[in-house]
Amino acid sequence: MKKSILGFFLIFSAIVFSCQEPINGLEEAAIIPLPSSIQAGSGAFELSSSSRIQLIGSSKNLSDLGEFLVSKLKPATGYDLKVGTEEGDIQLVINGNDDSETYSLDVEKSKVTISASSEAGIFYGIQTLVQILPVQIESSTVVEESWRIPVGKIEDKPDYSYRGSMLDVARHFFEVEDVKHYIDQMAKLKLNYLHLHLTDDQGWRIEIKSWPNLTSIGAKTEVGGGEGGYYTQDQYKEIVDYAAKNYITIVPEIDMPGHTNAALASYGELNPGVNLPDGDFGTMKEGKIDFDILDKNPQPAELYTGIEVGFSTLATNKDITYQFIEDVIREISEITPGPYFHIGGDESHVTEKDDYIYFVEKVQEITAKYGKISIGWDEIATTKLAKGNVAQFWALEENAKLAKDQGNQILMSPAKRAYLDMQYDSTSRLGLHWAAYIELDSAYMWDPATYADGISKADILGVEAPLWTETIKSRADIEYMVFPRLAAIAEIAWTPTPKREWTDFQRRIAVQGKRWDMNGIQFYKSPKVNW
Ligand code: TNX
Repeated sequence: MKKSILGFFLIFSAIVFSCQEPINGLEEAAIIPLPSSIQAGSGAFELSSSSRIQLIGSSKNLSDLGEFLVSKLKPATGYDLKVGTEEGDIQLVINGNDDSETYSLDVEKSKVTISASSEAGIFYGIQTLVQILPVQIESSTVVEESWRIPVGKIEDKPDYSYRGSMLDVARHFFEVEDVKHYIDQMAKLKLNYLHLHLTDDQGWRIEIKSWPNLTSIGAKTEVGGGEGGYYTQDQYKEIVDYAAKNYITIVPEIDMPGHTNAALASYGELNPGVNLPDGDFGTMKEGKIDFDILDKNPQPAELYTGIEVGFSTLATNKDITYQFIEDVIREISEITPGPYFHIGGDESHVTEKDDYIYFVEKVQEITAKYGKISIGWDEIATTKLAKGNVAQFWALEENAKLAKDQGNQILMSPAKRAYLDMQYDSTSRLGLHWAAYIELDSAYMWDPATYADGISKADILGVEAPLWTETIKSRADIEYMVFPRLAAIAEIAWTPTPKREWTDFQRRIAVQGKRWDMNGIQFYKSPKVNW
């Protein structure tokens, strides 16, 4: 009985899999993001158990890249391909030594060649190669299939150098394994920056050795009152290293001076002094209000598990605040190899304007002291931005304009298009909708270079899609909100706008959906696509 059920399933899955026709020519390949140029030839290369991966040129991690390709091909094909410098029919060629992300992928009947002048380029070439194999290549068990790759040539490079996503691990905490899984999915879309929103009112999620209460108190809860959590510095390093192996750079964010209730609950001294109601003169000393006493000993705030924003602020006028910030920035910078440190700066509604300006300018000096470029939400453009620092546009075009007028670049994350926490429509089971409902077509059909008045391509560092997690609690919730929209944003960041077409994207994303299905990714089956 058991055997016949197994037999039925084997036959059933063979039928299901065989329904997926292999593509005929390279022009039919469903590559996301779409490459700059695809020239189709005729015929195909056939991957076999005797294929070999040949490494050409020298670069520290070239053999790891070869092994990475093996690991992508092995589960579905069962082939344990050899990697080395001996002659092979799959060639990985490093032909330079720079940080260009350009690659070319040349498929002939007898061999496949990926060449690039950087390891990142080779990595992207490998991602493309996997996407032009039949979708069954995503299977985690061996599938009988002819592993044909249509002949032709792809030449490819990204339109923007910063292609990112943000994960809010503060509103709800996500384990290291969930972050790694997110990184895996980002890498397939050739995204190269993961911004971690590590602190907010509801939780502080990164160990700071010199300020231990941040985690012993500040990490204890999350939205809704769950148990929260945090990354030890070792775990953070593990994420940084894992990301680096996927050619992704981590951008840590410590949001300040607002969105700081978790820090304010951990250390009373970071809170502003008590605001006395009118007519209450508080503690008097020699006939004057004793501001020293009021300022030095405020009580710690209560932990917060709601989803309001804009009610908290660090004291901006105390030395202890800047000592705290310097310790935090130093400890995190030491374990962050990437160039950026995100200083937040959004929605500081209870910080006086002058105090906000003083604060943000001072914090930029501290990040610079530790060798980092500051990124901040667009409000930071109301202060004097240091040269090279970046404003992340999310809400106010006039702030983006202020950044540009100061000669600073802008990272594009318009909430109405790029926010992955926005509901798809009014029936979405998760998400918010204060900015917009964002269906897949709306996430896809915009151009960063024309979106905001007065901001053009040269002013833009890149594009980032943030996932805020007030309503997102699990990996399945993440997947539902992020996919397919992250693929749309990845294509906006990679593929020049004139080459992008919604109808062609609809065709390609349907194939990508089959791959996600095989990977067990529980994506949103948008009605805009014939899945
Ligand atoms: C606004 S976007 C915020 C976040 C919220 C988000 C929810 C930004 C810089 N601030 O604190 O999580 O809206 O969509």
